[in-house]
Amino acid sequence: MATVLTDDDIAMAREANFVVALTGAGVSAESGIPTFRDRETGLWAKYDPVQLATPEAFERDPELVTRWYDSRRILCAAAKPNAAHLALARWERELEKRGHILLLVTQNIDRLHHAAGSRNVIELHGTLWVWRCATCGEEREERGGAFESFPPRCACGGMRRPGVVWFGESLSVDAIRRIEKALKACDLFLSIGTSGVVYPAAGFLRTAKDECARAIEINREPTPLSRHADRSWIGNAGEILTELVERAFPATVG
Ligand code: BJW
Ligand code: ZN
Repeated sequence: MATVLTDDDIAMAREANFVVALTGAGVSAESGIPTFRDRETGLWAKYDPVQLATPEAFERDPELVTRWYDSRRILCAAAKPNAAHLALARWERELEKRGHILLLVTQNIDRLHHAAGSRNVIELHGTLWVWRCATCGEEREERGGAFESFPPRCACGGMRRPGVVWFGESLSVDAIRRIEKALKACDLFLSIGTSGVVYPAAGFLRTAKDECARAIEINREPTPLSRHADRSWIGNAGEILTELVERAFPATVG
């Protein structure tokens, strides 16, 4: 189905040699994973984020917090990458063939970009697949298997917490350094399926623009970032990205 894209849009994608794509919960929505801030179906329609996504919440009620993350862990374990994940993975491969770069910076903790085949990925807010002991720091892969207790316990007796970044916690210094370098060097920046209200990610589009990159937003609705973007494409990320990548890099037969 044709979307909002013009031939100029396609040329802009085809000619970009260094792309930075920032993704948010909207990119996984088409895989059946709820976003955070949707008024009806969002994860926070029923919960106050401060009660769940802060270190204070974990200290206050570790059982409630780990049960909430565990239910999301089970949901994400069953989810499959959608057209948006697949299109971004294909775009990365097309650029790689030409000696160019696509860096995917995701705020999502579901690893669906990896499942789709993306390799150059920074997980800005961590991952739900690694749980860390709050006492000794030991990390363990936790995919779909059931936990024995809430919170799960480390051999040292400490409580395990999801390896995600909560409000008020620092992001990886290494990741921020890599992203800042990429924002200076990229020629195209995309903000996809994110409400653009959580920092530092919400500042990346303006930084890229200040460094002369073209900035594009893809979202089902306008956000606070829309007025800073060169183009704001309203629609589903899966449809728009599929068309963009298929038209920019048509598959050759034979
Ligand atoms: C579709 C679609 C479809 C749907 N197609 N689109 C500067 C100014 C003000 C405050 C701060 C600041 N710097 C730091 C702060 C404090 C704080 C912050 O940003 N607060 C703001 C809320 C005001 N930031 C932090 O604390 C960060 N830490 C930090 O900066 O450390 C240093 C520091 C500390 C303290 C003070 C100052 C500096 C850490 C932020 C960590 C965020 N963590 C969470 C939880 C992760 C674990 C979990 O998953 O539970 O990350 S919060 C939550 O929001 C989650 C998400 O990754 C993040 C962003 O959400 P996202 O992805 O945008 O989802 P939604 O639901 O909001 O939006 C979905 C969008 O998709 C919508 O727009 C839909 O329309 C769209 N959509 N379907 C296209 N099919
Ligand atoms: Zn431990």
